[in-house]
This record gives sequence, C-alpha cells and structure tokens, in this order.
Amino acid sequence: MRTAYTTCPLCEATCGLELTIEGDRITRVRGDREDTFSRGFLCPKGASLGALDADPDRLRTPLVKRDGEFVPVSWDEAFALVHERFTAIVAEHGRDAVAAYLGNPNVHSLAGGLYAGALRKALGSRNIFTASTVDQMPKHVSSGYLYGGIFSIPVPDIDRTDFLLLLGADPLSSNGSLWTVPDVPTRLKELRARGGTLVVVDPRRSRTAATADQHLAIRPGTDVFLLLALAHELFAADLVDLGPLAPHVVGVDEVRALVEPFSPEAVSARCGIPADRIRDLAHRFASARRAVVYGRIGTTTVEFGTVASWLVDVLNVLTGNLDQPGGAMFPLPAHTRRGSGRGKGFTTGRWHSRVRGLPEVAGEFPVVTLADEIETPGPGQVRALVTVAGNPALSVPNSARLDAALSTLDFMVSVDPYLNETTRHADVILPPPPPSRRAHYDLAFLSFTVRNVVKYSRPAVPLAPGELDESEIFLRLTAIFAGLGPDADLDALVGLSGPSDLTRDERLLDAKLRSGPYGLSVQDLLEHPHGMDLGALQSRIPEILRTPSGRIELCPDPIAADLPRVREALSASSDDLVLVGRRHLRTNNSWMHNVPALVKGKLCTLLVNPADATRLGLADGGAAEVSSRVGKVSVTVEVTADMAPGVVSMPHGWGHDRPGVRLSVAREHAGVNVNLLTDDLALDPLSGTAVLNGTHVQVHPVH
Ligand SMILES: Nc1nc2c(c(=O)[nH]1)N[C@H]1C(S)=C(S)[C@@H](COP(=O)(O)OP(=O)(O)OC[C@H]3O[C@@H](n4cnc5c(=O)[nH]c(N)nc54)[C@H](O)[C@@H]3O)O[C@H]1N2
Ligand SMILES: Nc1nc2c(c(=O)[nH]1)N[C@H]1C(S)=C(S)[C@@H](COP(=O)(O)OP(=O)(O)OC[C@H]3O[C@@H](n4cnc5c(=O)[nH]c(N)nc54)[C@H](O)[C@@H]3O)O[C@H]1N2
Ligand code: SF4
Ligand SMILES: [Mo]
Repeated sequence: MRTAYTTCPLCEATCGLELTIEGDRITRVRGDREDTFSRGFLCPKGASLGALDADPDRLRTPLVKRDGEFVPVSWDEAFALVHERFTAIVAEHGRDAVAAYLGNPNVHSLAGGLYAGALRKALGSRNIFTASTVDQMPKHVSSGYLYGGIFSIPVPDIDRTDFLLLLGADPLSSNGSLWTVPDVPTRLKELRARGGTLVVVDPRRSRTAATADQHLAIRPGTDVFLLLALAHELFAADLVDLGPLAPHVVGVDEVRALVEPFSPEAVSARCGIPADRIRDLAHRFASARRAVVYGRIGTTTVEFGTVASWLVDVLNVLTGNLDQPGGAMFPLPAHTRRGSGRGKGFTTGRWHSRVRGLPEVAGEFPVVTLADEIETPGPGQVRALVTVAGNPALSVPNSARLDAALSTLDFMVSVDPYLNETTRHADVILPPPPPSRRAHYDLAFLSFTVRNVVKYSRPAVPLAPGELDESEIFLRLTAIFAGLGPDADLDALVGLSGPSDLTRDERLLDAKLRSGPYGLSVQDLLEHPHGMDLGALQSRIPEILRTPSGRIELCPDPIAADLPRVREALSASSDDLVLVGRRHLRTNNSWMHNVPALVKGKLCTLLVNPADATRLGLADGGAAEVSSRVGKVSVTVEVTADMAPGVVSMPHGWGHDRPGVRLSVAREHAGVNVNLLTDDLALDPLSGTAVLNGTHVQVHPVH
C-alpha cells in the first residue's frame, strides 16, 4: 500500500489528488490537503477516479473490426492496418479526404497538449474539426481580435474581487471553465464573507444562481443585448474609466457609437429583464472597487456568441477592470514565454469549407458541417476520419445525421478508451491507458488559473503489459500521417536525440519550462509533488498583446460588422418555447456515465416551469415529446420553479442505448440525446460555433 499524488484530469479545476494504491489499483482517493492550489478540494467525479480507472468496460487492447465484429489485436497489427488504409485513401483521394475530430479530453492530457498540433499538421488536411466549435471558439475569436492571441483569455481574479457578474455559467456544477478555479464553493463563500457581491444571469436558477445576491433570469440567447445595454449605460452615465489601461486601448469611441442604439429600455423586453434593473446593475458594477464580468457556455454556444464574448471583455476594459487585481487577469504559465507586446494579429477565413463555404477559424472548420463533408460527393469529400478523445455522435448538433454519416465512411480510426456511440463506427480503436498510468501536466489549463501555479506528476502506476502510453499512440499516428510509416523513430520525429533520465514527454516539457518566465525544470516540479505557487496574478498589458497596433483593439472590424445582425434580432419575437442545456456535478459530458456512483438519481430530465407544465399538460415524472426542426425525442419531465417560464432545459451527453455500445452501466441509464434536437444549421458566423442554447422546440405530453 502506498500513496501517490497526482492532478485530477476530469475537469478544468485541476485538483490535487492523494491516491492510495494497492498493487496496481487505486483503492482510495482524497483531495490533497497540501496541494498549494486546490487545498484538499474534491468533487464526486474526482472521488470516483478509482472506479473509472478500473472500469471493466475500459478497453485494454486495440480493437479491429472484422466482418462487423470487433476483435482484439496487437498494437503492431493495429498500426499496420491504419498505415495501409490511410496510405491507400490519400493516394486515391488526396489529403482532404481524411478528416480529424479532436474532442475535449485532449486538453486534459499531456499527450494531447504536446502532440495534437503535430498530428493535425502531419495529416495535412483542411478537414480539421474539434469540440471547440461546440464550446469556446467565440472566446478565442474575440481574444484574437482584442489582444492578437486566441489563448489570451483573461480570468476573473475571484480571490480579490468585490463584484462578480457571471453570465451563462454554473461553476458550482461545472467547477469552472476557461477559468481554473479549484474549490470554487469556498472561493465564492470568501467573496461573500468579505462583503463582495455575486450576480448570476441564467434562465435557470442554477446551483450558482441559488447562492447569488441577485439572479437575473434572462431569456436564452439574449445576453448580447443585456451586455450591450450595460455598455450603453456606462457611456450614457459617464461611468467609463479605463484607469491605467487607457494608453493601451484604441477604439473606445467606436464602441460608444456601436452600443448607442441599445439602451436598457430598447433591450429590456427582448432579454426579459426590466430596464431599471439593467441600469442599476451597470451602476453597481461600475462603482465597485474591483469588479469583473465572466461569461461561459450560455454566452458562447448561442446565436451571437462572439459578440457576447467580446462584450464581456469590453465591459471589463471600460470599467478599468481588465488586467487589474480583482478584475479579469491574464495568468503567466511556467511553460510559456513572455510576449513582445506586438504581433501579426488574428484573422479567420484563410480558406473555406467545401460544401457550405464556412470560413476556417483557428485552422479548423465548424463541426456542424462535418456531416456535410462526409455526405456530399465530389473532389475533397471526406472518406476517412480520425477521432481522438471525442464523441461527436452525441456531442454535435443534429447528431442523428452525423451518426448516420459516420457509418458510411471508408475508414475510421479512434483513439479512445471506450467502445461508445462514436467509436462503434471505427475500423480501429486504439485505447490509451487509464488515468493512474499517465503523467500529468496541464499545458492547457495553467493558462487559466486564478493564481500562477505549476505542477507535474509522473504516472502513479506503471503501464501494464500490452498498454501503450497515449503520447506514443499520438506519435505513431503522426509518423504514419507524415509518410514515415508505423515504425519511425519517434524521438527523431520530435527532434530529440541521445539518452536522458527523463521520458520523451518530460524532455519536451523541460525545455519549455527552462525557457519559461520562472526558469523552472521538470526536476524542480518533481521535488514539489503538491505543486508550486508562483504568486497572485500580475498585470501583463502590454507585454501579452500581439496586435499589429500593440494596443487592445477594442472595436475590431469583423465584430462591428456583425452588429447589424444583432440589431435586426432585437425585434425578433420571443414567445416561443426554447431549449437550453445544463451540467450536473456528477457528469462529464458524454463519457462518465459508466461509473455506478455517478449515475444515481434523476439526471437526464426535461426541466419545465410549473406554469408551462400546466399550459402544456405536462406532469412531473411523466413523459414529454420534444421536437425541433431536426428531430424528436421522448424524455421524462421534471417540473420546477427553478426554470424560467418559456424555457426548458436538458443536459447533453446522454443517449447510450445505441446498438454495439460497450458501456454496461451507461446502457442501463441511457438517457436521451439532446443533440437529436439541436440544429446543425444554426451557428455563430464569426466563430463557426454551434447554437446549443435557445433551440426552438415544441413540447407535448406523451400518455
Ligand atoms: N460536472 C461537470 N462539469 C463540467 C462538465 C460536465 O459535463 N459536467 N463539462 C465541462 C465542459 S466541457 C465545459 S465547456 C464546462 C462548461 O462550464 P459552464 O459554462 O459553467 O457550464 P454549465 O454548467 O453548462 O452552465 C451553463 C449555464 O448557462 C445557462 N444558460 C443556458 N443558456 C443560456 C443563455 O442563453 N444565457 C445565459 N445567461 N445562460 C444560459 C444554463 O442554464 C447553465 O446553468 O464545464 C466543464 N465542467
Ligand atoms: N447540446 C449540447 N451539446 C454539447 C454541449 C452542450 O452544452 N450542449 N457541450 C459541448 C461541449 S462544451 C463539449 S467540450 C463537447 C464535448 O464533446 P466531445 O469532446 O466530442 O465529447 P466528450 O463527451 O467529452 O467525449 C470524450 C471522449 O473521449 C474519450 N476519452 C476520455 N478520456 C480520454 C483520454 O484520456 N484519451 C482519449 N484518447 N480519449 C478519452 C471518451 O471515452 C469519449 O469518447 O460537447 C459539446 N456538446
Ligand atoms: S472539481 Fe474537477 S478537477 Fe476537481 S476533483 Fe472534481 S472533476 Fe476533478
Ligand atoms: Mo466544453
């Protein structure tokens, strides 16, 4: 029996875990009380890491489909088949015929962080898709325009703020996103204890909204109008004060002109929030000593996701709260370099998708058009697909269509530990080892931490015979795609030579750390198993900027050009019933429903306001048929006053009853796939991001 320290890879909070290991098994998980950042916090998902690790349904060897049946094969056989089929398809149809879809867990693994870029590059295909376009791409685009870098996303300095305005986020359920904030419950309590204010804007009285000083039940998809009106009021009441940021910002007058038409009175009916409340919120926000606005899923996966994401930062800038303690700040991760304060800036649309002509954004296409590219014949048609850590058959709008399209592919390879709704379509499945058997360093989330921190852990348990580290899987695929074959020298592939005490991944990480702002090494990190605290966040403007002007470009042309569309939508009717999403503390998108402790109770239900339930004839616990332009589902109703009238809510990631899925627990708690209802034609044009909140639906009782 021994103890090992690691970081939880299951969500963005990056909690430190203390694992008890017996033999090769995790027998106990506790929050690491000595962790410099998470201070012992643990949620039910982290607590179930042992069960997840030992899940009997987890694949332990590669699988190859022969005559419709999956059979276990050796790694060499599996890679040889990928090599043969990939080479043949590229020779006949060209590189764009092979698409890739990279899913969410890639940002939680060192392998994904180190090698996903190389894999994309080696594929040489324009048909690159990721979960970003069903998630945070609007924030990347707005940061790209404002600051010149898509990863320059400021986070609320929660520990020092006096006023936190959250829109479309439920961190008490999600534990934070684009905001690495372990133990958010305590941090929110501390905010309130020091006299600070929490305001939550959400059509549902979420867990977070229920603890707030004020909850504004906004009409879905209309945060853009609320944010415009807040900016309007700041200008109208002369509350704009950029403070020390002033010399670093251009475009303030242009923003003033853009927001001019959107007075609180003009937007009030559309948002469902009285004008005096909007005005009052603007004044309280502006007068707080240190204040910050933050928006997440409810502001990104919506019709005006990029404009809303931009406005979040605009409000922080206009009130002098960007880059200031207690405001929205840019972390300085140990593995990155300081910037020069100037750069090339950001553009989209360097190329366009074949079928719908959608612009490339950050090197990828919107995943809502993946089915089009598979279904539509002609040069460049997608005939093969690589998925890594993704479950698009459940996570993408109009997923019935995508699911059907996946079954028509000539070849599909999936890197995934499960035979699930997506990987059942694969010809080859390459399973990575369980969490206890991998090294961990958060290349992605250390850019979003509420303090500058760093931590690295080696695998708690060595690889079992027959297991292959995910880094090795990535690199062998990369070598195949690069034309070097399945047996290429992987060290040479990443530019390493000679012996070392460190692993390949550690050597690459070590180089980044040594040239980073703190001059650290992997050895330093190994000596600090509970992490290193590198201090409170510091101001980074102008060094972090990479815009051509060397300033924050507050009024980017592409965003200004989208404002007429916003203005037009202001007068749209808002009487229809609309559907939004939600998350539960015990879920993780589509893939943790196979852990018995996590699927207890009612999770996949349709939340309906009591007045709507009466009007529609729906009974609590009864069944409802929900239909939209693209599909129809039957789901259990949960009547609750937490839901605003005119809005219904369903979580995503469910629907595990598909044939061939090898998830014995999840099958028993299958739930219903909400993305059978969301629309693949609805997207935010600036970022290509799907509209997952605000889908028009009809709801009828099923008797
Ligand atoms: N427990 C758990 N944690 C997770 C995940 C999970 O599946 N489960 N997933 C992880 C991932 S991938 C992500 S991206 C993050 C997301 O992190 P969050 O954004 O915090 O996620 P949600 O809990 O879905 O909160 C979104 C809230 O937006 C509200 N909402 C819906 N539409 C609108 C709207 O139009 N306007 C406004 N203002 N609000 C709206 C919903 O009611 C919901 O309460 O969570 C991560 N953490
Ligand atoms: N309607 C609606 N749809 C949504 C959302 C919503 O709010 N509403 N949220 C969207 C968001 S924010 C996101 S991020 C996406 C997520 O969408 P995806 O990334 O497509 O899907 P996940 O459900 O995260 O599934 C992750 C997959 O990775 C596998 N996996 C888990 N760990 C590992 C690992 O270590 N290595 C590898 N190789 N594979 C692993 C799992 O088995 C699973 O197949 O869903 C989106 N879809
Ligand atoms: S909050 Fe996130 S990181 Fe922390 S234990 Fe839970 S799932 Fe893991
Ligand atoms: Mo996400």
